[in-house]
Amino acid sequence: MKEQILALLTEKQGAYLSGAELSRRLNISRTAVWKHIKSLKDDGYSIAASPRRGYCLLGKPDILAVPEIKSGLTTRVFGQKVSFFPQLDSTNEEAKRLAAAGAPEGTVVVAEQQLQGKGRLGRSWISPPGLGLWFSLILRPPLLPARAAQLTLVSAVAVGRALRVATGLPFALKWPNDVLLDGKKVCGILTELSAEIEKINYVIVGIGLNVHQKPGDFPPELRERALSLKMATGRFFRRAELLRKILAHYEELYFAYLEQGFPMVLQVWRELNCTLGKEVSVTTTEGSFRGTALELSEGGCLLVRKASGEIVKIMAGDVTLCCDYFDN
Ligand code: BT5
Repeated sequence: MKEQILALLTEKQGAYLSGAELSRRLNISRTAVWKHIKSLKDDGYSIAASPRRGYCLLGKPDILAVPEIKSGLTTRVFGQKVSFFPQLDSTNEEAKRLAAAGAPEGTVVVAEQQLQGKGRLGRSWISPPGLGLWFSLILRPPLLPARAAQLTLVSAVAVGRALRVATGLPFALKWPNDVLLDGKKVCGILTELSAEIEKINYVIVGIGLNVHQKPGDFPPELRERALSLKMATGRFFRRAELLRKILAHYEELYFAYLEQGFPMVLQVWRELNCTLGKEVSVTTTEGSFRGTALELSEGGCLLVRKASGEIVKIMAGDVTLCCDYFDN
């Protein structure tokens, strides 16, 4: 109900909406309307109340509470269920717990702060309160487990597209899981899988997006290679709105991918990428080498040509663009 009240007040764009009309449109008592308004105020919304004119939304805090996320959501599956936590170990861990307990596809877990935000391969993801968008999405794709890695590229394309539309800036994708601007990392993606040999139980896609940080908010070792939307654009972005935009782009691409297969994702990935054609240094569990990133395979692996001419197919690993300072 709070979401609906918020949506109706938002629609009014700063004009008053009477308590009587809210109560009529939502079919609840005026006392119930007042209680929900009070609760929205407790959440940090600035709402003017006048006995004769009703209620007027003056300002929204940049909070990630569920009503704020859901009001204006345009998706039909992603984000229909949202769990918000002021603090979590990691949204991926919580999403795994929910998925194991049967949470449906499209469930979103979002946290204001992660105490043990995870990168890939045991690395950590810095997730301070109030400064970024740290969330995970539960997927249950009817795919063979071997295709799960493609979902990282699907996710990167969805985030890349959403950020380009939201900012007008040329955010680019570095294989396999980074979204960069000017070689600096603005977003990282961590895809985790639970599967049997022939069947995926669930996939957790964790997305970390830096939003409000200033350079000094990053630890010194990240300052040269991390970026926030604020630093990139000088603008303020509402995180709930960004989340809705990402979910909308993601849902559209995900269902198109399930229907049409990976080639259409590959095509957009190629348009948005900053990896192909570059000199790269590659690190896998088998060691490191340098070469030229040539192409993505049909399945989403990176093909790299070594100086010897040998072409190596990389299924998982870290790629450093030799022209950038970035190293994972
Ligand atoms: C990633 O790993 O980039 C995946 C990051 C996924 C984070 C999300 S947040 C929501 C969800 N819940 C989680 O617990 N995780 C996911 P990787 O490619 O391994 O990059 C990790 C490296 O990025 C670190 O070793 C640092 O060098 C750098 N890094 C850490 N925090 C960063 C930040 N906030 N911004 C930019 N770079 C960062």
